[in-house]
Amino acid sequence: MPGSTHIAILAATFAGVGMPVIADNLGQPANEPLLTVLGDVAAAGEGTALRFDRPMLEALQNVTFTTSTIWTTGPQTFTGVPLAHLLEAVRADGTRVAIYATNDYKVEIPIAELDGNAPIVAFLQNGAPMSLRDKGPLWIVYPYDANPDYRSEVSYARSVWQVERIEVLD
Ligand SMILES: Nc1nc2c(c(=O)[nH]1)N[C@H]1C(S)=C(S)[C@@H](COP(=O)(O)O)O[C@H]1N2
Ligand SMILES: [Mo]
Repeated sequence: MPGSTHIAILAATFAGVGMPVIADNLGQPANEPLLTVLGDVAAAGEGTALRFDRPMLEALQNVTFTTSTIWTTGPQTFTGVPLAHLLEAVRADGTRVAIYATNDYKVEIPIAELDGNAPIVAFLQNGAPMSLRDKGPLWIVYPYDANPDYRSEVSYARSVWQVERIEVLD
């Protein structure tokens, strides 16, 4: 059954990290988790992971913007949680985040380089969930059209798609 396979993979990936502990204010995943946040996060005990399903992400501060991207054709509307806000919500206590995609792509972003509303951890594109094939379910996106700084190789490299895990580092 695909569901149990997925759970087995998750368990294998996070074996040794400890059971997920969910802080009261963030809620608890009732559906398939889309995102794991771990590392230096005060909302979880040390060595534990926070998991977010779609409703939990929707319950955080959400931002919507429309922009073109170098990977798509025509204006795209994205909705998601500003990464800076997500880090506040989990009470991140570090200076960098490592963002991991399903394909083992990983990038580190200094937290000081996050703007209030950019990038976002997008969970909707043009009002619809993104499939894994379409760079989903989570994609780090910037409002590229709004600021030339976002149209840079650095920001493109930080535009991780198929995000599954964010680790807060010292
Ligand atoms: N999941 C995932 N996201 C990723 C990458 C990747 O390999 N996997 N490459 C990054 C880098 S280094 C850049 S410059 C752009 C590359 O986009 P392109 O492959 O369309 O040129 O996506 C970024 N996001
Ligand atoms: Mo890149």
